[in-house]
Amino acid sequence: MKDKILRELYEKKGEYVSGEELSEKYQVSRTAIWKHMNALKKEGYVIETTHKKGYKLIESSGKLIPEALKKDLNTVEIGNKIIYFDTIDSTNNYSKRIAKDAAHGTVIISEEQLGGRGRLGRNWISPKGEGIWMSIILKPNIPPTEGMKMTQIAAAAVCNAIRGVTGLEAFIKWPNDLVVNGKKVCGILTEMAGELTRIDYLIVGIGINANNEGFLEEFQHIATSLAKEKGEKVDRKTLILRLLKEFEGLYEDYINQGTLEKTLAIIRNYSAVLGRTILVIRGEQRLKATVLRIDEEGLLEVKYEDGKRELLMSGEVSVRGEEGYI
Ligand code: BTX
Repeated sequence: MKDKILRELYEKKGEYVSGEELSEKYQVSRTAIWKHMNALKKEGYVIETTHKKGYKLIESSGKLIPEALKKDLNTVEIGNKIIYFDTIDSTNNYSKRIAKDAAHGTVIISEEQLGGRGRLGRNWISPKGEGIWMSIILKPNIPPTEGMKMTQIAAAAVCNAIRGVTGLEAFIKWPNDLVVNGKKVCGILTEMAGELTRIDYLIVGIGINANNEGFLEEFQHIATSLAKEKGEKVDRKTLILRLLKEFEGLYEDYINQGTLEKTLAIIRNYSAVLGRTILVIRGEQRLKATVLRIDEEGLLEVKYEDGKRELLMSGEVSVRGEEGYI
């Protein structure tokens, strides 16, 4: 309900919306509307209240409201529909719940995730208003074996967006992280549903630590935010708009050409692992290896100390630096 009221206020930004109208439209009491308005004020929205006229949104203090994003969004399909939450369990979980009926390119954004997920059942810390926690629903006509390429496309898009918007030197830690100064600023979680030969939908979840001020002690050595590295706050809206644009360009290129050419150029150029000695982690096993190349499919070719070579698929392994996170 609170989100619906917010949308009403935003659509009429600068004009009054009467409490009576809202209470009739949503079949709730005027006291309930008043309570929701107070809750929104507590979250940082500046709402003017006039006894006879109702409520007017003055300032949304940088919240990622769809109406504000869509006004400046310059894409064809990605982000045509944006669904926004103040709080949610996980934007990937929500995407799964609606994906069957959702249009290709639908974007889900939340100011906060209470159950943000990483790979292999890990958690993703997603504090309110500090980062970009979002998912993109895709319905490409490609075989399921190609699905994980979306992670590579997203990583390349985030890398270009961070570099373009903040000037920070972001690098891609194959397969699904982005690092700045050796620490993680972004994680990507691609999930898929379908049959053996057909994808029903793909969900690309992207978490970017944009303005996080602090991290729990256990993450301090591996995690950072763009604001921390840059020394000033990052405009989340500008970053999202650039990211969606970059993503659409690379995605379309892949769908039309059938190759990852453009994406590969970015992930090779800004790779945090190419040419380095890393640890390949598979369950309990940790093996030292040198990274030889990223192949045409986006797989990582490594050479172990015993001379054996292997092509690693994203999803099956984790990669670490020899000493630290990378
Ligand atoms: P991952 O499994 O590679 O990384 C998860 C690990 O990263 C955690 O175990 C923890 O050590 C560390 N970590 C947790 N939170 C953070 C953080 N905020 N910054 C840096 N490191 C952290 C990476 O998985 C994929 C993450 C995808 C997150 C997006 S957010 C939108 C969407 N919804 C959702 O639930 N997940 C995705």
